[in-house]
Amino acid sequence: MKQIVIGTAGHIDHGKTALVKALTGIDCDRLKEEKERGITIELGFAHYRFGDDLLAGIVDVPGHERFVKHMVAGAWGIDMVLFVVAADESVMPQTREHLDICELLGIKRGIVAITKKDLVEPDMVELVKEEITDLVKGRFLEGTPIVAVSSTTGENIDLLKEQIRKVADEIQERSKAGIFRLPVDRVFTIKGFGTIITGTCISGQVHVGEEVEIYPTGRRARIRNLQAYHEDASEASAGQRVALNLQGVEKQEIERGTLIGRPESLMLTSRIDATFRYLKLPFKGIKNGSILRFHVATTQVEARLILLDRKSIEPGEEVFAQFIFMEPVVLLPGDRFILRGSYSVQTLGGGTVLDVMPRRHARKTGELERTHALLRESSLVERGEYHILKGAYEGIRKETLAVLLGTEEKAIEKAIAELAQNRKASLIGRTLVHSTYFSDYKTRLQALLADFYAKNPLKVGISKEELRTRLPKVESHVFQVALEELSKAGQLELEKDKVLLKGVTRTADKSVQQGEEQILKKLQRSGLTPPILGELAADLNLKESNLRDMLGKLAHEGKVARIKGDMYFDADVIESLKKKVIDHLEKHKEMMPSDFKNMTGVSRKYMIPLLEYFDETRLTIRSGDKRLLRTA
Ligand SMILES: Nc1nc2c(ncn2[C@@H]2O[C@H](COP(=O)(O)OP(=O)(O)OP(=O)(O)O)[C@@H](O)[C@H]2O)c(=O)[nH]1
Ligand SMILES: [Mg+2]
Repeated sequence: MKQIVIGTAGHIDHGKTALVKALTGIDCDRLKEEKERGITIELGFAHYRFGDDLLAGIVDVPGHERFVKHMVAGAWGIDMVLFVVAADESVMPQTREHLDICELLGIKRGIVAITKKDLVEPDMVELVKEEITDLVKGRFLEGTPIVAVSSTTGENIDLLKEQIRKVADEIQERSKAGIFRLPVDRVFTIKGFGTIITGTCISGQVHVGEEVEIYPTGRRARIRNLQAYHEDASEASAGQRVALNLQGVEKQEIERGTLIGRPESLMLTSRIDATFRYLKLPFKGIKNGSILRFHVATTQVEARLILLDRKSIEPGEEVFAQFIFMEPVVLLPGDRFILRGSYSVQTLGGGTVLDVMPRRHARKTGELERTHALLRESSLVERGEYHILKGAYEGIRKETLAVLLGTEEKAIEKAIAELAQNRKASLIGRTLVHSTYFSDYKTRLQALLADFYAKNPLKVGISKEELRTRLPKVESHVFQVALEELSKAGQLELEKDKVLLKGVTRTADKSVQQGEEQILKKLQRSGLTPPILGELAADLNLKESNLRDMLGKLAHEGKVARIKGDMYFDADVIESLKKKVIDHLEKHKEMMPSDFKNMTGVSRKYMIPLLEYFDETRLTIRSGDKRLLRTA
């Protein structure tokens, strides 16, 4: 069965609620206060089955000018409007305001009902029809059927139903794809059931048993039960009136204006890029920096208007602008919003959210226009590239990109593949980095390495960690892949935690060469009892840190062996000791520390590090006190 949502709109007392009752039999004014005052305050919900193949959810909104925020919440996400004008009053202020709101929200279809036909002469109905025709001229309701009815007598109610059905047939049912979002419009508890929330599912779908997150608080809950149009169901999807029975969350923890979504599928934002249209009203311009009331779905928040290329916006203008929110909100690109004055209760305009993680814009008009056009109308691939570029060296996580494109991860796979194929971006782990930045990163890495070598002629390679901290911040796997790619391309060598520049033949400075020779000579002479680093440095008149660098380089070249910490031996000395150890083990199968002592004559100070060195280099294996030859 096809499902759509119809919303009422129109001035106070024009008979919206009465009309919904005449159409569906459901009275939407539930509250005591509503009954007493005869006005609608909260949103009301009804539904109607047109035969077996069309189910229409109906949202009844209040007409009172003080409740326009509820009207916006109700109208947000409807598929068509039932636009109500009373025959005895004709077009009134909220008739115009509601029409503006519907238009700003991007509602494309509707039907006009002139109510209270029974109260006026037929001439009057004709006059009202003319006024309505004038009002909707050039707007989305132009040319739609106008049906005059009486909810009291029931006259033409069937005709209206027929017309609604016709318009509804042209409406495409909402896609169930997309990110699941359910803005909460009511929260209550039922004894024995716990917390119930209701709302209109605006995108995606959800199932019983799923875990959901309550945005913006981040609380998690499980869906114990689910109803769509008051009937138990196992899933609910876009375009349905839904009630969720939530487990694990108290009524006080949710309020109207919060949003139910899947955990971590949405993002809080406190600044957006948007298209903003200021209605053609007889008002002054709105200045840059003004505080406005920003309405989206059931949420409203104060927002500061940031005009990017002008000091103020005049009535009738449409601009690319930013909004900074006083409290973070959950938004997706493509969401429509309404702006009202923060003091005066007037709808000023509205627009479309374009980027929920915007960058700072260069205030050049041409550039701004290009960005505006790109965000507004370019393909998924182009917008994807734009967001990846914004991530600079750090790039952007795949799941974040999906949110920035207003869709699910699986819906952007193709676009990502295309960007990779055209060498526009690389997917590294789950991070997307634009090729411009990734190749620049690699270039910087190489330059840093070369610079390090030039400045530290005594060192062998730079530690990975040091290199990484000197480069722009990226995720560790991005750094690793950059290293690996450069290594594969023969630009550098990777050795444990060191990065070495490939093919550097150091024009070893004479003094360095002499120093090295002296070190080697000392170590050769001292055999198995080399001096400690400090002694050697003092002996050769070198700084300890320089000596350490030089020993590191000699170790790298295989001329000395680093046994432990700062304990270095001549490489040949270790090599011949190794042979003796092997000889011994081949003959005796095992070697006790005393055997080693007899063989070498060294004290414990050297003996223990040497034995451990042979274990570590996998020549021997320890078994209790003994050493055995490691065969494998
Ligand atoms: N005679 C007559 N009275 C009507 C008709 N439709 C509504 N009324 C009356 O008009 C008054 C207002 O009707 P509602 O349906 O509450 O108006 P509303 O547009 O829902 O008002 P708000 O929700 O407060 O904006 C009520 O007293 C209704 O009985 C009609 O077709 N004929
Ligand atoms: Mg009403």
